[in-house]
Amino acid sequence: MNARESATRILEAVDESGRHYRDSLPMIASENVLSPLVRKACDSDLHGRYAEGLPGKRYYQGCEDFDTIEEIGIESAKRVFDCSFANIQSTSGTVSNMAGLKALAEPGDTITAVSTADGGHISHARMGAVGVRGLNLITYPWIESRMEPDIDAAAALIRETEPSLALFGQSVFLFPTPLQELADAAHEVGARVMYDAAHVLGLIAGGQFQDPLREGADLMTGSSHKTFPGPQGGFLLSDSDDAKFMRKINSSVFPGVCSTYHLHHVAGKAVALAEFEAFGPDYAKDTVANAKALGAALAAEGFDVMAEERDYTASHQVLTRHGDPDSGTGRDAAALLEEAGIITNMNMLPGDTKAMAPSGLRLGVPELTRLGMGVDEMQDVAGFFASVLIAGDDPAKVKQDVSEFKSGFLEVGYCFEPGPAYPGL
Ligand code: DSN
Repeated sequence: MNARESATRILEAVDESGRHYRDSLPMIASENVLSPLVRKACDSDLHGRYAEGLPGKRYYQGCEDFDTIEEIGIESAKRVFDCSFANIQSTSGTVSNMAGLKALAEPGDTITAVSTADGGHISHARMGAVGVRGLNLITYPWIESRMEPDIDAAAALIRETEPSLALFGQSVFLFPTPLQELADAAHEVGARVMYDAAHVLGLIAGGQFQDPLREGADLMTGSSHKTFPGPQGGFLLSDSDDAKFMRKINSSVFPGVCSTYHLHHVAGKAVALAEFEAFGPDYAKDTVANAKALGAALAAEGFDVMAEERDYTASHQVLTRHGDPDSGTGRDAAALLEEAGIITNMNMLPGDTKAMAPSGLRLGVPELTRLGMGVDEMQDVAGFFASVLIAGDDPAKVKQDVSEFKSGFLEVGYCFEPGPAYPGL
């Protein structure tokens, strides 16, 4: 393939990927689609510009219009997340966490967090940002049936180990963290509290999950593209009134972990924040209702859905187990589902130790909800799962049914100008 052919082939694959998602049920819990106005902001001249610093205090000329964008975005973020401080610059949830760890812990310090085996994010692990910062990691005791930290044992661990930072939040995130009790224990021993809201940020802002900044978190980080449905990027949020603390957070983002911070995405985030003010609470409510409906519908079809004793979920996610721990049955189920036009990810569940051969699936409904599906459609979705994974129907045949079903849900809602979710395809 010569260079021109490479470029052509790449652009063909870009379109093929778009069509693949258009014709499928995208159920990766961390993904979403852009509204037309957010897409417009992202696909702008800003993509090639720099604006190091903060609004009104830049290292480069040419930033006057971007100052307007970032200022409006910051004020909107303060309202949406009900906080006194917002940094909207970071380029991802992990980058937000790196900035938080830079601001709140020093190399060699001890921190506590949820283990990746229990659903903690890789940036909370030695293999990720925690390791990059050179921190000593201690993980919380966990109650599998409740899918949350053991409150008494975790509080005792915090008191005994006296970390500099107690970190909370997960990537596999079914239920709110019992934060208040654990934050009290952390503050008692002088630790700061950071809550990674990457997955559940939109649910929090929409009043449907928990309220970490009122429950003891000194800093909340998050992604701007999961249940908060903007472009890929991150946020750092606090309700502190300590100006020195806020300066430290800002400087941990720039110059700490970002030089350019992807101005087109900041503009997209600012538009998404404005749309969230208008539509976010409804979107968050509908997302959680859909996840609950999907959990119940999958259980009714005969699937082993995690956390039955807690009605399966209180977030945007549902977890299903497909065999014994480490059996690879989650991986096999994900592959078969994709053949049928249902895009999910295999996931380790309690008891699994092999990330590439787990027994579980993590399912998310943020994108389906944004495309207009409601609790009735969750029955249809569960039916497609059962058809492929229980009845053993031909995935190619189910794929045709899925594509036909999906063709009724191709417009992005909960935004100022609803429009095509997969434009130009
Ligand atoms: N990889 C993302 C997730 O799916 O949870 C988070 O970075």
